[in-house]
Amino acid sequence: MQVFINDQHHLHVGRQEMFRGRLVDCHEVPSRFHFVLDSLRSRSFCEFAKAETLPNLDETRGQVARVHSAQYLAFLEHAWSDWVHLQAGNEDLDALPSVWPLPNRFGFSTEIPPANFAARLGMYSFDSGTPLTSGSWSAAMGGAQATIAAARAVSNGSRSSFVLTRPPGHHAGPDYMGGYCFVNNAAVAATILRDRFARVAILDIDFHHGNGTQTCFYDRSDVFTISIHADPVHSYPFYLGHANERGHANGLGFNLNLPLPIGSDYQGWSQALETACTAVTEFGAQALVVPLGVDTFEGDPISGFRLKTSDYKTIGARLAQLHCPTVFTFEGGYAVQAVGENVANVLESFHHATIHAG
Ligand code: SP5
Ligand code: ZN
Repeated sequence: MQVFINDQHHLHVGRQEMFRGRLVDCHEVPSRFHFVLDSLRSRSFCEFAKAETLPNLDETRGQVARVHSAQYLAFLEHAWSDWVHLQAGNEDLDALPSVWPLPNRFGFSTEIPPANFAARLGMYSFDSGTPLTSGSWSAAMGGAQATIAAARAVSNGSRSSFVLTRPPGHHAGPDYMGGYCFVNNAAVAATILRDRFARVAILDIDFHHGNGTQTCFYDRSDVFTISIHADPVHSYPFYLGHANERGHANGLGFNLNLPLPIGSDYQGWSQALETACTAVTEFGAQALVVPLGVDTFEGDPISGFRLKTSDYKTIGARLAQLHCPTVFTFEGGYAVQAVGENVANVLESFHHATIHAG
């Protein structure tokens, strides 16, 4: 399996995130990347792509603009410098939103765009748990570069690729950040695969609903979005991810949410995986993107499923049976000591199942 690395990931280091009235240490830390890299290096199934295969920044910007709005990308690119200019001392603090224009309800409007940066930050964020730092833009663009190269490799005939990156992406929507995410790498990958394949499926197996990805493709029938996740009645991101969200207009029937109760173990989770896999096959997917979060692990500090390290091997083997060229993007997983082994188990068993199938 070809692995594409974001070597800019270290530029994004959040200090604290807001959680129920407290600033707490960030869960989405740089060591997550290193644990995965070490695990992959210790096994022999990975081929690490050379940096020369990555697209340049102009090209990257163009691809990212197929998923995210121009206004949002301009906001993100200049956010750190705007934050620093907002108030003396801000260079030593992460930017976190503290005010939001609620949608449509109370007459709040952004028709006259606010000049104040705190007001603008709230326009483009949906939570206060996603610190924006000096290097967030660069790290997110580095992730997009790796994603584009990984999707192109699969478009050009590779059986599979893995994007080893952070920050993650699946919560980021067309014009908002949140859930530790800024640029939706899975959506960028699917968009590139669509240039080659008529029908692309996205099967999100992170603990949290892939709200950003769902929203990117909600009215489209050519990209089928599926997410297996904790029921949003109890779990983040709360306001999206219910089973009755099935798509809109042309996209009706092309979004599938499979919410599960907190406490689900592999027995319950794997039933949802079967439902998802059947749907991918019935759709006739010609290529697949798997937003791969391992925060479904029993030891995850912020989640609530009970998957075991060995279960991740079963998942990889099952995904291989879909017989689709596949791009994996690294999403959540916060039990840092276990993240590497869990990710490597999915990818290695996928890889072995595909080579044995010929
Ligand atoms: C990509 C991804 O997995 N994003 C997840 C974002 C979750 N944000 C809310 C986290 C709430 C953390 N709660 C800590 C509780 C400790 N008991
Ligand atoms: Zn997650």
